[in-house]
Amino acid sequence: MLIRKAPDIRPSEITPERVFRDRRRLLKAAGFIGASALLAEARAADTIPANHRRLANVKKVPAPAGLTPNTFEEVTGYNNFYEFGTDKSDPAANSGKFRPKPWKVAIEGEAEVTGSFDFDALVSPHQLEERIYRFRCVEAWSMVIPWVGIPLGDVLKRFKPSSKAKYVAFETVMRPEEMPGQRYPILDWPYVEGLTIAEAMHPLTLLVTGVYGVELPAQNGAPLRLMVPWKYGFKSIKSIVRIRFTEQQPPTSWNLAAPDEYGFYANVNPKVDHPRWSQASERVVSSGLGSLLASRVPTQPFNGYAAQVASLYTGLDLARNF
Ligand SMILES: Nc1nc2c(c(=O)[nH]1)N[C@H]1C(S)=C(S)[C@@H](COP(=O)(O)O)O[C@H]1N2
Ligand SMILES: [Mo]
Repeated sequence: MLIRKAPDIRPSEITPERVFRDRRRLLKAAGFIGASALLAEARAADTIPANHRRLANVKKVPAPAGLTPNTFEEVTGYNNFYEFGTDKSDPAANSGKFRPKPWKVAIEGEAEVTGSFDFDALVSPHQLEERIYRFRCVEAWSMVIPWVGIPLGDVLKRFKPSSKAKYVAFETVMRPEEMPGQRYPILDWPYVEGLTIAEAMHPLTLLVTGVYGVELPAQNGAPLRLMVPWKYGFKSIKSIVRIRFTEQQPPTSWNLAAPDEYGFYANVNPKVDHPRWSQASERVVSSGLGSLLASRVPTQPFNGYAAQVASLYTGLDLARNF
């Protein structure tokens, strides 16, 4: 039964923000709100080091109720970017030499407009938006992250893809001098990923240039990366230098490395386990004091974005097309 009973509907879904906050203050005073929720709010507000450049003129898109961002420290200090090493602390530790400017992106393939474009030429015609997304790694941990970017589709439309453009392929920069992980055959470099054209054009799919209101740090994929919130994290390719419209499904790095474990679609699916672990639940990443209260929560189909994206896959067997 999928009908929600009244107690399942969060008060924040039906109450205006200010009223909701005032009510929370009263509940807090009365001891009704647990320490974990209060801690999470305090942690999310922690300060961002001054060496990060603020992005101007960012439109804030209100987040759905119940999404409390992880801290800047967690978002930038615990992540995967194998070009800088395979430990979760490696991207922050080993990306100091990386230079995200100047930056060019090659646009190729089945489109009317192709060529090499400067970062600014790609980004500056668009309004930057902040969107708070839940983000789920295939390794069964998750975070909530305030991304800054542009819907990818708005950028791609400017190149006028042809009717042969069924997929979009993406490629990460190849710079072993700046990316020490690329000196080892961990993956078949450069990292590549792909989306169907419908996935690439979907309004939830972001071309990300920043996080927490500042320019994207190197370890998070500077200066330009994808964010596809209903797919496992590895689909969201970082430091993109090539975008190609293709007729055939493009190869993807993790599928090439382990085809039984990682498919092309990689939609978050609690019912399809990874061959070596369950995908039914996830660990909510937190650090410091918060880790005492770290929680495991059930994973939601399409990472909670089913209402917006499930229709992209009607008729597709998602157990086979994992
Ligand atoms: N080029 C490149 N992109 C990448 C990766 C990578 O190793 N190289 N790791 C992926 C994986 S597995 C995850 S979970 C996310 C992590 O992104 P985050 O820094 O936003 O947490 O980046 C994805 N994009
Ligand atoms: Mo991941």
